[in-house]
Amino acid sequence: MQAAASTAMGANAILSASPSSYALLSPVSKPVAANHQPPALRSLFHGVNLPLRQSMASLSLAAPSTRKPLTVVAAATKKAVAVLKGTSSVEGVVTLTQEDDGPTTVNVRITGLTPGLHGFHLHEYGDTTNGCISTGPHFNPNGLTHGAPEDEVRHAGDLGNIIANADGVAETTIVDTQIPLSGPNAVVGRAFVVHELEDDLGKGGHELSLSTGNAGGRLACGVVGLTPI
Ligand SMILES: [Cu+2]
Ligand SMILES: [Zn+2]
Repeated sequence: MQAAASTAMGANAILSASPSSYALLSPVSKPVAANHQPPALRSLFHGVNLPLRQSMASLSLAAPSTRKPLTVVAAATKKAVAVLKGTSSVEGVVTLTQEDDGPTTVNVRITGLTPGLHGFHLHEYGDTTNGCISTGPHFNPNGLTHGAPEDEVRHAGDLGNIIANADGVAETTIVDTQIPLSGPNAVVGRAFVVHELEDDLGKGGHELSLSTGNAGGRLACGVVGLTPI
């Protein structure tokens, strides 16, 4: 009883000392006569006091259980892989690594290419039932036009070109912020495609420049899947 009384007194002291409480209360009490003010204040205080104590007790119990999973998510490293195959001798392996919510690092090694530039994209679907054609268009969650990886206006899946050497081997590392491994725009379950021709990065003036970069046929593709870290 004593503790409750002193808590009430403490709360009352805070309430009367707080300028914001007065600011909230005074417009309400202004039209009323001055001698009506004390009852208005008292009834408001009693109404708030009891439910507040109950909700504070349940909040302090809930806090530790919600904190733990957040810590686990914040420390996550995610890793994925795609094995690229097609109807020709072109094949390769692409690995993706992402720390927390940082950029995704993409390691690419593709063999069997003609020397030179080849368009390299992340396409929307991880569906290869009809070969690489069923992976659909470039992954484009923001509804933009085709561009270069460094452009502001681009498909999320626009990773530019990879360059094959004289032996037909393309080896490169790409770091990109638009192809995360988790969250609403996660690319797990979508597919990488390597193309026959150079991607003009949307600037070639061809009718396909702003949708595919006019990169020609799809030589090989592979679905992105999670892999052990
Ligand atoms: Cu493509
Ligand atoms: Zn594109």
